[in-house]
Amino acid sequence: NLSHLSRAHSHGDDMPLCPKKSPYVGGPIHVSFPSGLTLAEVQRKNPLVVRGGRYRPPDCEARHRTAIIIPHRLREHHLKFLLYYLHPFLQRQQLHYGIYVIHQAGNYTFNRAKLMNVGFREAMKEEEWDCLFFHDVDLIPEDDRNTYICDSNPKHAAIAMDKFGYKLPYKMYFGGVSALTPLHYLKMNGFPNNYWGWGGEDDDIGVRVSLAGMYITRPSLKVGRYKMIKHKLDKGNDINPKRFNMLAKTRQTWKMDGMNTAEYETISLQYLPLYTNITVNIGTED
Ligand code: UD2
Ligand code: MN
Repeated sequence: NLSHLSRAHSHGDDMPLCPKKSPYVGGPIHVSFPSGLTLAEVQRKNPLVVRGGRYRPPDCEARHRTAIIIPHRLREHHLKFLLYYLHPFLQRQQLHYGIYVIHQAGNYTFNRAKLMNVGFREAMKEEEWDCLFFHDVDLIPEDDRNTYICDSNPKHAAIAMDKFGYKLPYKMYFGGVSALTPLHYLKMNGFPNNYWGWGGEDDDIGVRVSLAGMYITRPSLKVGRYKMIKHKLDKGNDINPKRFNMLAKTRQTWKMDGMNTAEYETISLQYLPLYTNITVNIGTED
């Protein structure tokens, strides 16, 4: 009888479920950007994070499994600050989580939404995540009560950002940080693949939510607060001039373009100490 062995190997067989409300969650977080911060320092401050940027609460069985998907290219200084804040934040929420950075290879025009499709597929290959947070690299949550778990409908978490005066800019806004279950994601055929460059893709995603028969939920203005690290428009991410024309056609295109047509080539998969890095060739506009 080897049952004692499998017990020893499976995590948390004897552990109680974590409480519904974590005792470690506080309120507002003071966010600043310490100069001289290094990834080694972030690693030292998060000793329970294991290879690939994964974590499980040490003393209870998590109720939720959340993957964070971060689209990325040449923003290492932002990524460092995000990891610095996000790891302890997620641990205070007693989540089982993993952080995935989806790095676009080459210097062709950036494509945020397609990188999210890559992140979804690659993350779901590895673990049965029950919630995915699609997260800009430069947004730092400012309140512990902004729980990184999913709702019964797609959730837009970044309702109040400093750059919009801590108000929602418009009702259908879906940019910055959003949270969907695998079911939500597949129901709306994921995100569009053909928004190259800055803008429009977030609105397309917002429209997909309602075309797929769902609606957007949000935390309160008090809780869904974020600070955006100041930056200019990146090289290789020029404003997409086609965005309005494309947006006008989402109703006709969403079923033909999305998760079901996302093609890419994985160049490398690295389990780094603080995150899983997936470098990917997503091709170019046709
Ligand atoms: C807004 C939205 C964002 C997206 C974008 C339009 C907010 C806070 N966010 O962001 O969700 O809809 O407009 O596309 O309003 N990135 C890189 N490297 C690059 C370019 C982009 O890593 O060279 C990633 C990074 O995660 C970044 C995200 O893409 O946070 C969005 O790009 P942005 O920050 O330049 O655009 P921003 O702030 O106007
Ligand atoms: Mn930004």
